[in-house]
Amino acid sequence: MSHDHPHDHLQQARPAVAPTRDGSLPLRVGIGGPVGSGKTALIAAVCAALHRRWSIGVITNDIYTTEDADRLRADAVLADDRIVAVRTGCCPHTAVRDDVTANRDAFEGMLETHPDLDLVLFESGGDNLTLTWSQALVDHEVFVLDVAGGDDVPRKGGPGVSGSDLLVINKTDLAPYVGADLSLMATDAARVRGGGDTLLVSLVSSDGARDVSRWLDRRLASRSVDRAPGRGAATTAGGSPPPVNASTGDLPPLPWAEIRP
Ligand SMILES: Nc1nc2c(ncn2[C@@H]2O[C@H](COP(=O)(O)OP(=O)(O)O)[C@@H](O)[C@H]2O)c(=O)[nH]1
Ligand SMILES: [Mg+2]
Repeated sequence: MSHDHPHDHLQQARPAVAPTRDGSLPLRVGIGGPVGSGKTALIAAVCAALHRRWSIGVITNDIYTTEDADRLRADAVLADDRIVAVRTGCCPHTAVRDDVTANRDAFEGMLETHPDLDLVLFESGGDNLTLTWSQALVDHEVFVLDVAGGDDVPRKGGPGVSGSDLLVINKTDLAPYVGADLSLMATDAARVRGGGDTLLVSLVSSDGARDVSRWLDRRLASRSVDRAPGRGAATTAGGSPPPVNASTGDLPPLPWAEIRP
């Protein structure tokens, strides 16, 4: 897909790291990747898996519509006021990297309503492989590819594929139908990412987001011990901290929600 601006993203200096990265605010995670790769489906599944353990908010970026947020609300993955849509009105890359004001405003507004937030997921539908995030906006970047996009995509690299904190290769269920070689995708991903975390998933299965949820849960659990009293420590419905296996950091069994077709 074409843009009407020069592609000089990689040359631009990243903004200074914001002082919010000290653990006193919610963990902020950007979910990026090509349109249709399954970002909204992943967010819905992760919220369904983790919302009883952690206080979660979602901020979606669409160019002209609020469709992603509307879908998450329709799926009732979180209370409506925990899902906020930013209408970027421009290339989505810009709103999460170059001028993050609208996203920061949405984040701060949500934090006023829900001061106990542990995790805020930002979705941005980059229309190609070049999406990156401002470090002033997010602490971690997750990049979502799908196998139907071609099993050569991991090999081609790009900042999202090679530099994200977690690469999710989604829709493994479609591999037989599109002739995608999953082991090739995994091997290429490991090579271009220098061993960085990669997970192959299929969100049509009821526990398809389990590994991604564990990945996030481990980061949340390790932060919560450092956070100020009165906020940040995740609570269950009963108000006590959730049990996490101290030696492995593993989640206890969770009710994994089905993704709606
Ligand atoms: N077969 C299959 N379809 C999926 C999977 N994950 C998502 N989808 C579907 O792919 C389409 C695009 O997903 P969506 O989450 O909207 O993608 P986004 O544009 O990246 O947010 C939707 O119709 C989803 O139901 C998966 O693992 N397998
Ligand atoms: Mg989406």
